[in-house]
Amino acid sequence: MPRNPNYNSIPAFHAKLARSRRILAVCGAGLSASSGLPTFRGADGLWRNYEATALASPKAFKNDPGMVWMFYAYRRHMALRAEPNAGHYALAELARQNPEFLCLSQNVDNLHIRANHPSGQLKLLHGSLFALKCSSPTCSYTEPENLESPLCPALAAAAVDAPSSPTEIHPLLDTTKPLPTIPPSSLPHCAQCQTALLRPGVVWFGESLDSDMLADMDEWIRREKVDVVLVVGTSSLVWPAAGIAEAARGPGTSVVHVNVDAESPEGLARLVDKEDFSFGGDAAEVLPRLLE
Ligand code: BV8
Repeated sequence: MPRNPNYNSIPAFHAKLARSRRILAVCGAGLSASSGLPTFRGADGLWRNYEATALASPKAFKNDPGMVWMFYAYRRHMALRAEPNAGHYALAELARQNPEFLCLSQNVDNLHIRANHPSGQLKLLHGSLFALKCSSPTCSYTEPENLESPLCPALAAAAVDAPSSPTEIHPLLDTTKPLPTIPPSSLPHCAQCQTALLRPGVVWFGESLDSDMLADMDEWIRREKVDVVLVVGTSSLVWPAAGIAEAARGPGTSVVHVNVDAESPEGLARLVDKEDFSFGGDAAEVLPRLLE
C-alpha cells in the first residue's frame, strides 16, 4: 500500500480536516506526558520493581490490596497535582466546535474533564482514578468522583508530592526501602455493605470495559463513515482500545497518529493507507497545531 507522500504535512492534514465532519480520537498516556504524568511503558513506566500492568489487575488487588492502593493513591495524588495541557484543551475546543467529534480516552487521570471537555463527547474507556466502587461483586456501591488525597490515613505515605530536585527519589519509588505494609483493615471500606474494601473505579487487565459504553461507541462508529481518526499518544498495545482505529476505518478515512515515535520504524509502520498521516512530537505541542 503506497504511503501518503504528505503523511507529515500539516497543511495537507488541514485540507483533509476542512472537508471532514465525523472525527474520532483515541487517546493514551502520551497525551498526559506533558502534564507530568508517567506513561505506562515509557522509561518511567515501571513503578518501583513492578510493571504498572502487574498492579492494575483483580489478582494483584486480591493478593495485596495495600500495595495496589498505594499505587493508586500515588497516581491519584500526582494526577490531582497535574494540570491539563494544550493537547487536552485543543480536543475540548474541537468538541465545542464540532458536535460530530467523539473523544475516546484510555487515560484515567481526569485531565480531559478538568480541561472542560464536553462530557457528551468524551468516553473514558478505562474509567477514572477518582471513581470508587465496592470490590464485592454483590454490592452496587459506586462513587463517581472522590478527589480526596489521601483517601485514608494509611495511604498518606503515597499521597506526597514528587520531590522537586531530580536527584531526590519519591519515597514510594525508592526500591532500597521496603514499602509500608498496609493491613486491609486500614484501607477504605464500602459504606453500603460495610464489609468489602473499596477499589479504584478503573478497568483492570482481565476486566471487561463497560458494555453500554462499548455499545454506544460501536453505534457511533457504524452510524456513518468516519472521516478522521486521531490516535494520540498511545502504544496501541491494550485491547480492545488498540483495535478501534482500524474498526472505524472506511473508504477515504484518514487515521492520524500523533506520537513522539512517529518517525521511528514502528511509527512509520502504522501508516497503512495512502490517506493516513503521522506527526512526530509531543501531543501537547502537535495537537493544537493540527486542530487550530
Ligand atoms: C478486556 C486502567 C474482555 C487501569 C488500563 C484482545 C481482545 C481483548 C482483550 C485482550 C486481547 N488481548 C489481550 C487482552 C487482554 C488485555 C490486554 O489488552 N492486554 C495487553 C497488555 C496485551 N485487555 C484487557 O484485559 C481489557 N479487557 O478486553 O475485557 C476480556 C476479559 C478477560 C480476558 C480477555 C478479554 C482491559 C484493558 C484495560 C486495562 N486498564 N488502565 C490503570 O490505569 O491503572 S490500560 C492502561 O494501558 C492505561 O489505560 C493506558 O492508557 C493503557 C494503554 O497504554 P497507553 O495509554 O498506550 O500508554 P503507553 O505507555 O503504553 O504508551 C504511551 C505512548 O505515548 C507511546 O506510544 C509513546 O511513544 C507515546 N508518547 C510518550 N510521550 C508522548 C507520547 N506521544 C505524544 N506525546 C508525548 N509527549
